[in-house]
Amino acid sequence: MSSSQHLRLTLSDQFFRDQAKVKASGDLSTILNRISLAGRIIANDVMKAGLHEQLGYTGKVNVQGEDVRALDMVANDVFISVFERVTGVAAMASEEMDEVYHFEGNEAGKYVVLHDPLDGSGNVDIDGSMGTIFSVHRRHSTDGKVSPDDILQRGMDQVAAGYILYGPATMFVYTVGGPVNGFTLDRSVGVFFLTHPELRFPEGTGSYAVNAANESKWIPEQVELVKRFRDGSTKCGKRSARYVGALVADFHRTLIQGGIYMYPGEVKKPKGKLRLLYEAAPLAMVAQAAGGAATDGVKPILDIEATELHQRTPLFIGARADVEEAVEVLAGG
Ligand code: FBP
Repeated sequence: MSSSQHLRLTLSDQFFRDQAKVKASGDLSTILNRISLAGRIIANDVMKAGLHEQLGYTGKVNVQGEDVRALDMVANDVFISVFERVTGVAAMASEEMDEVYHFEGNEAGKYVVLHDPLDGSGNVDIDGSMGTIFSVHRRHSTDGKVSPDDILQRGMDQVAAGYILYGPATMFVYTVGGPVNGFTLDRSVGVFFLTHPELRFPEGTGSYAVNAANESKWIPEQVELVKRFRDGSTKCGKRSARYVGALVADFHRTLIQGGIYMYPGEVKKPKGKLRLLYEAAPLAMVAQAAGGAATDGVKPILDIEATELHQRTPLFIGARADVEEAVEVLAGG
């Protein structure tokens, strides 16, 4: 460990500061600490996947109709195991579980945790970046079992949200509504240290990220929007093109370097691919706290009322001017 890191804030230090700020009970910092533990375990699993024959598929298909990779389930099981004995968490929802998972004995828990345990898992075979996305909500009531409306909450009501990026470095980036802080894992001691305080989107620069192979499926306004980003005829300036194929990695680059990430709807699939509750909404909370914005092309993501656990939404997220231009062009402007 370099001497400067002795002076760096650790993730746990920050959790306690945030907890005081949001006047949360001790439960919130416990939850965030457990998510950090899950991230360290998953980082280890991702790093060794090839050595443990954990690449490839399990032969199962999840509720999304997507082939489940060995590591998706490993990551999901890690989340269940780290929260089993955390009395503050009554239930959990995940991309990899059809139904809400209720923790026996934790019925009085005040919080629920929603997550995509391994976003971008398709990158595991190519040793590409992947991530975990998490969202923490306070329950409407703690009388009895967690009810659907404890889970189907608007993004603006999240208590905390963030992501863990498994790249060359493992990073933990989150907000409890205040600034967005980024922490980097020092594997030698298993501790996340503050390396990116008060992150904010740069304006007027960066890249646009979209899977251009889907162009033939888009509405004309979407084709026009990507054309303007590509030929630099947007009002918000020129952008390069980047696409990692993992939402967390594409979002993180956008947060650091500016620009926009788009996963639009298609003519035949107007809701697009990404899930509202545990992908778009948590990243939208981070984006808003970092001075950016997130929309489904019409409405702010944080305003969308969830009606079902795995509902999908189009997603345009990034620097405010870029997202505002996307809304304008998609409306025919
Ligand atoms: P999951 O991997 O959790 O299903 O997330 C969806 C995702 O992999 C995003 O991470 C990524 O941005 C997007 O799909 C890539 O989709 P496509 O391959 O269609 O461009």
